[in-house]
Amino acid sequence: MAVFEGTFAQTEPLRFALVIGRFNDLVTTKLVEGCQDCLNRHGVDTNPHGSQVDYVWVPGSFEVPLVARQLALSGKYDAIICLGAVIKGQTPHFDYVSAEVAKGISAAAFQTGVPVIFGVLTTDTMQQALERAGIKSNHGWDYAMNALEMASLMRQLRPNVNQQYSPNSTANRGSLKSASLNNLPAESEEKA
Ligand code: INI
Repeated sequence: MAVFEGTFAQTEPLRFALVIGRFNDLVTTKLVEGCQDCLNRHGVDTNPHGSQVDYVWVPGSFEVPLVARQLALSGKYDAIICLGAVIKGQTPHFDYVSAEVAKGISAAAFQTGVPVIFGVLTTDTMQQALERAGIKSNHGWDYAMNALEMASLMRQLRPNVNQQYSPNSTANRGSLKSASLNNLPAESEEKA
């Protein structure tokens, strides 16, 4: 038998996408910076023109899960990091928006088999959100750590999937056209 756990080394082959809500971008841009700081210090090239991290901006947190799922289906990424800020004081829809985003992000991961990190702050006030996005600590750093760990762990658990999806392959890069649930390998294929 064996013990499996993600590591934070050997990050060169890993590919990530950040999906970021523009709503409350005072907060979400800080979360992006926290993510970049963490990824950089673990050897990941976070340059948007580089080969390891893509950035996708959406109007608000509600749109994040749909795009995260689409990116996960592309097979290009080892993990998707979802960033947003839903602030209670700003909307009577707080409960609906935050619940749907949480459910959607979870579904995106389950449906695709790709780690999709829940990095959406849900707070009562803007002050609380800012405190979690750099004033006291930056949760963007934590979300990136979760992504690194899960990306590494999933590569260990399902090496054949990564070979089939070829996130490193130039054939897949720059194209989402193969995105379809039908392209997901069957369980039996994964183990073959
Ligand atoms: N989107 C957020 O990311 N945070 C919020 O606090 C928020 N508020 O307050 O309404 C918000 N609304 C926009 C929503 O995410 C969608 O973009 C919009 O409803 C269009 O679908």
